[in-house]
Amino acid sequence: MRLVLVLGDQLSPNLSALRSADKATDVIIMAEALGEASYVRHHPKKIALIFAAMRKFAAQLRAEGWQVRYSKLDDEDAPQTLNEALLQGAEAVGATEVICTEAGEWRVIDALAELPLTVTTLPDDRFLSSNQEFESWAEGRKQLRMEYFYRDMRRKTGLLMEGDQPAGGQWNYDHDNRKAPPKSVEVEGPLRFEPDAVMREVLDLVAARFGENFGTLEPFWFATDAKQAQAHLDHWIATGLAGFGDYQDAMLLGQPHLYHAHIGLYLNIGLLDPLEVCQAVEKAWKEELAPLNAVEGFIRQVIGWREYIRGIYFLQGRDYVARNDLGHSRDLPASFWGQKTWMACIEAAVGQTRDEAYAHHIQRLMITGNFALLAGIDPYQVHEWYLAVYADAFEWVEAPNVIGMSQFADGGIVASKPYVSSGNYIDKMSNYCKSCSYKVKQKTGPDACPFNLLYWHFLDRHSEKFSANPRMGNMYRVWDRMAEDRRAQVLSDADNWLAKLDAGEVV
Ligand code: DLZ
Ligand code: SF4
Repeated sequence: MRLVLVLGDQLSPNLSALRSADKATDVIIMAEALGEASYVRHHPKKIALIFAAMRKFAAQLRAEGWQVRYSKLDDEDAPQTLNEALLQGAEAVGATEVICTEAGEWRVIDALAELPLTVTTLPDDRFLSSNQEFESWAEGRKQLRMEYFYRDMRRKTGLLMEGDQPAGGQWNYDHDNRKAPPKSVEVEGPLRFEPDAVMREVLDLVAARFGENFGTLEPFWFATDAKQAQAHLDHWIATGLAGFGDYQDAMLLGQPHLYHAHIGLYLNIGLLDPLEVCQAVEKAWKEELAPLNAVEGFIRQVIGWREYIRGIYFLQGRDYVARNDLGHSRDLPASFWGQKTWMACIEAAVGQTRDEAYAHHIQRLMITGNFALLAGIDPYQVHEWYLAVYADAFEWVEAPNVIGMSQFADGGIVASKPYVSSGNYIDKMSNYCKSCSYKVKQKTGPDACPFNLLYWHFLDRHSEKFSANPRMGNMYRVWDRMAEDRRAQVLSDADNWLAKLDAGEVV
């Protein structure tokens, strides 16, 4: 008899640990553990999603004939950690062996290694590329660019391939995917699910235990089992996919969802399978329900970016999350926790995050991420914020996106240049600036958009690092050509603004 550990983000019937276990003799361990629910102050919607999906998955396993020891957070004697759950289980059933599928976080991997039990860890083959495959791909390469990895994944899966050539003749249609937002958008948005009895119980528990965490718990509308997640996917393919490409980077006040798929929510806890999702999306293209730029853009995110990011996390090892290549040390501002700010874009992105535990990639990268990088916020604090507030955030996916892609704290492993912009880009891609107290066209003075001030401040303070980067040369030339007194004005306005931020003033 062995124990089979199933984690809160491993809710897949085809999980390697389940495949190698024996229904007749082995016992599944699943635990709502306070340690997991509190290693960062997760958004209440994230905890509710995971607990509800865990409870439903456990019921499904029992119905299929598995023996499951499931502990609810508020059970008497509930184990506080995953290890405690396993030790309690081992004692109760007289087991000394544990089978598990590799966890998506070094912290959990290391904790399980401490157990005085024999632990067999199997690869997480819900991903298309194994850690070994990624390592061999990375070996000997000077730069780990996602684009080349992605092409290999296309060849490997056969998705959007015509023989050995990419469908339509190009691998990547991103240049078609950066349209400014339309005046009005007609899209239904994600399918919403009414909380059922399981969900109701979980919502009450989460409200009682985690109600103080940043984030609004209700209305709660996420899918919490595989059937609902599939219905969500089908609905998005029918209503959102066709417009997904064009307006991928657009941001509109009051329109948090636009054409986005919200698929990370369900992929990352195992309710949907990445290959099946991509095959369904490819089918929609073959049936001429969606254009190639939308379908390719989506598939690239799933088999390219998502797999690449996971490869980076495991390749880079435990110290990756602590990287701080630019030496940034400012504290995360209170506006990230919902304190009033005059910056309409930050208010929109943070407000939506509070309400939905969701923001789309450009809001994460070019509003909150861009701001944190320009303002020189400690990347570890930024990392913990993203890990806590987004329902789809697990360290393997969040850390390389934040530490690497967004904050350039890994010194350029993931990104070839820092993702920074002035207010102009935000104005082009959103309607936020129209209702902002700051003036996006203003470059200096008290009304100047802080992104405008901080952009030059960032380039100036890191000029040693970036002025020779060929992709940033143009911007440094603009800065160098600016009149000396104007440059001094920009820098001193930026310093004053940052001093107010540090003093906790509403800025
Ligand atoms: C994120 C999370 C939360 C909030 N709660 C639990 C839990 O109670 N029990 C559990 O097994 N897993 C939970 N998780 C997911 C784990 O933290 C996750 O498996 C690791 O972060 C590795 O990706
Ligand atoms: Fe954001 Fe600047 Fe636009 Fe205001 S003016 S919404 S701060 S980009």
